[in-house]
Amino acid sequence: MPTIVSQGRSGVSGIPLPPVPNVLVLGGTTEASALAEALAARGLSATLSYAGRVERPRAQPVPVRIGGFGGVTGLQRHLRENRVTHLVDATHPFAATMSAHALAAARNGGVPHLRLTRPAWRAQAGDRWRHVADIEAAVAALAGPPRRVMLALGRMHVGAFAAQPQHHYLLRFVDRADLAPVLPHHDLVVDRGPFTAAADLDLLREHAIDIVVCKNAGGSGAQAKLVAARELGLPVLMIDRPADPGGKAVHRVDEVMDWLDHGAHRGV
Ligand code: 3Y8
Ligand code: NAP
Repeated sequence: MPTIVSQGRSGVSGIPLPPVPNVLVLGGTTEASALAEALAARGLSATLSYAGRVERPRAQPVPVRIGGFGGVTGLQRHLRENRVTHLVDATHPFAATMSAHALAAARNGGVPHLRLTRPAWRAQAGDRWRHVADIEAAVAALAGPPRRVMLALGRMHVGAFAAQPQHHYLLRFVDRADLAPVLPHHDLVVDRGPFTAAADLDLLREHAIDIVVCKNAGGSGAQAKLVAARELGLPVLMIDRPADPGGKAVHRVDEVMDWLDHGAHRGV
């Protein structure tokens, strides 16, 4: 009976087995939460990461960490010190800095990286979209006589619209604002998505909105206002996404699970 001298992680053939997954998910989206559910259901070791932008981020079925990593080097250190085997960037398409850092840190640290993102929304029959490149272009596009504008951009970019103070703005924040927004005429709704078309239809009607401004977030969680705008025949200022951050990307949770099972360590 041969004496077993090593219990290393290798198969009978001596080819090293892939490490037991320990997944870091960069979250903050509906898709990230769905992935967390799938990872928990599979019993895989995983952590979901939030930046700490809101007071009470959604509870998750896996351990959560909150706060920045400290740039690319900070994330690289986190990957190493926590023995992360797979990095899944499931952040919002406008979280461009986080996505760039994730790709760089994964490549520098030799950690398999995958983006879980949603396809951009595309205008359908009945949509009255005007595409603008960024927040600044959306502000410029609002030049003109007073209107009733739904600014469905959250809290971080409201200040830019002070350049167009003539409008009445409907704002929607996740948390109550600690300071009154800088816009002289506004209503503030505190609500977190995912939103429904029926509720957003009521909201647009109740506030007599005549134009909607939003980011091309994609996905289902923020789409309700577009369905409502289409039904009411309202124009939409659609802010296009930042440049694609690169790296392999998929659109579905089952593609991520397949990558974890088969693809990650073949460099695919
Ligand atoms: C902290 C974590 C889940 C994820 C839910 C999705 C859907 C609902 C729709 C509108 C648009 C907006 C905003 C929005 C949506 C989902 C998703 C999504 C848009 C939470 C969350 C965090 C954030 C951060 C927050 C931003 C803000 C943006 C509101 C959790 C609820 C406008 C984006 O107050 C602030 O500083 C808020 C900041 C970044 C953009 C901004 O500029 O203000 N999201 N949103 C994440 C972190 O700390 O890492 O609590 O669940 C997540 C969600 N928000 O699991 O169910 O998948 O996109 N989020 C946009 O699309 O334009 C609202 O009102 O119609
Ligand atoms: P960002 O501008 O791309 O990132 C700025 C910095 O925030 C990053 O460099 C990182 O700090 C930290 N950060 C961002 N996402 C993080 C995460 N998931 N975990 C840990 N740190 C994170 O990001 P953002 O646009 O502000 O988005 C922040 C969060 O809100 C993300 O979770 C995103 O998915 C979510 N979100 C954003 C939007 C949006 O419209 N931007 C919409 C919905 C949800 P360090 O450099 O210190 O590591």
